[in-house]
Amino acid sequence: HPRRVTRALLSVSDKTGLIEFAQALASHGVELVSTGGTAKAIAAAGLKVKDVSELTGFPEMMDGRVKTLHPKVHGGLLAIRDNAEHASAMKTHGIAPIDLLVVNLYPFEATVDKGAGFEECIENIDIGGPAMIRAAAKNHDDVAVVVEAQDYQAVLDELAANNGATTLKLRRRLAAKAYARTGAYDAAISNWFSRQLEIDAPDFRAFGGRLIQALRYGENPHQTAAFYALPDKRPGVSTARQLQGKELSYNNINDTDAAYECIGEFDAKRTAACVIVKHANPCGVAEGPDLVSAYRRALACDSTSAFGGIIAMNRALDADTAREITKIFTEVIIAPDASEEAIAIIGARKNLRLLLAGSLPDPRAAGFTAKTVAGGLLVQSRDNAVVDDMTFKVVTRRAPTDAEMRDLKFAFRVAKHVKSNTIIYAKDLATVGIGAGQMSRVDSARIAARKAQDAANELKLAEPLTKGSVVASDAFFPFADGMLACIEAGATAVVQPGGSMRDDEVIKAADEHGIAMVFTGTRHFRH
Ligand code: 93A
Repeated sequence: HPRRVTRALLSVSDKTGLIEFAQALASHGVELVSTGGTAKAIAAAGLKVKDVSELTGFPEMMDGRVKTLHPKVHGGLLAIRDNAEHASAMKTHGIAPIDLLVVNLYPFEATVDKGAGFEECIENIDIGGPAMIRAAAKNHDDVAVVVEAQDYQAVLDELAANNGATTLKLRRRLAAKAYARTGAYDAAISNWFSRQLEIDAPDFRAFGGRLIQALRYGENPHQTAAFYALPDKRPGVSTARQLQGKELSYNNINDTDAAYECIGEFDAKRTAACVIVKHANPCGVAEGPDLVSAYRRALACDSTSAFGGIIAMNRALDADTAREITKIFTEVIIAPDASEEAIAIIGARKNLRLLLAGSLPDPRAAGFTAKTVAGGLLVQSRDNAVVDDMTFKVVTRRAPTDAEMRDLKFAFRVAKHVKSNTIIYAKDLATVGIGAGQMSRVDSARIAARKAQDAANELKLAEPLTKGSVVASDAFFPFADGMLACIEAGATAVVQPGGSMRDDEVIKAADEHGIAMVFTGTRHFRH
């Protein structure tokens, strides 16, 4: 049963070893036929190759979904060579035999593993490849089928030993392997697909949402969840490309969003900046001359909370910063881009997710945010008020110095992205104490100051960095007490929206302590 190989069809996604193999086949006088990308690679190596579209008389179409699904291909694979009827059908329809099929499939499993979204996974389901593999394997009496590069050598050995022919023994072994491959491939698809169905989470497709992926669970393991993209594409976690690491969880997505929305406040042309987020709140934000110093300064604010955090950067991740980040445990990094070297460094940390968003979110962009209430949906326009568009009105006898003013603007930028009530202490364009999500503003002021004291102890500083800092409050001080707590912690200048009934009392208290205070007229509640 030796079968001479006169014509081979090669269609491979994984092009490992392809050229050497094609070269060897050509040296045995085998005619090569290939699909687009494979043909291109073979032709580039200077070998003669026929495009499959020339064989079928149809162009590859529908984004490559239809390229080899044609009787000229399947007839050539399935025809029983010594069957008179088959031979006459081949003759009538101008079908040439294909004696060797070399296919490896669209990388479906790898696409799922890298955490790709629903549609990308669907596009990576190979149809033509398995159809050809199954056809060739069925007809193994006449056709040899190779489904992975590892088997190239075995085929070449036989061609060399048998004057350009394969043995039935090898063809049978290859056929068995071929069905094992298509079986495993379909099993991988079916496993993945059934996971996609386990969405008893609310289905937002009806509202124009596109399912990105069914999530393993929601905020807690007993909750179901799914991630949807909305038609108004904005750069961020829903559009970013995940380069590595396991699938993002519900909380990862929420935190990554908080981090990237915050970093959008920092114009990358003006400064490098870094935000570290934990539980949807920044626990360190800093500007810097470069990313690595911005990261170090952001980390110094609260290195305890930063453990297992989400890091956002406003510039392409570079090697220095990547190296620094890998020193502690981090869940996710998101940046507009990353250098090759940085990608390689992060690559050594298999579980660390790296997301590249292409560009930064525009803090002034319109949009909406929504939250649910029992039986209802609360929708509002996005908080797109930006510090650079506000007038900082001095209300105290003393006006802030230039350095204070610079830090006040920085602190108020950050305050927008921290849950209310928030108090932010900042110094030299870095946060030095963040108080978030308290029911009382006084508590936020004290918690932030205490955390600054903790950081000082850890860094062995003589005094906490809140001494000589500035402070931002997301909403007005209803009484002087909250502001006095900030002054007690060492703040010398204050930014707040103003607008309280007791503004006069608060301004008077500031003046008594020689504090400079500015009103923004804009509030940044965030719940
Ligand atoms: O989209 S497909 O299912 N439709 C087809 O007709 C088809 N024929 C071959 N994918 C198809 N293939 C696959 O294309 C092969 O299994 C292989 O993985 C890939 C090779 O494409 P290229 O030669 O363009 O790189």
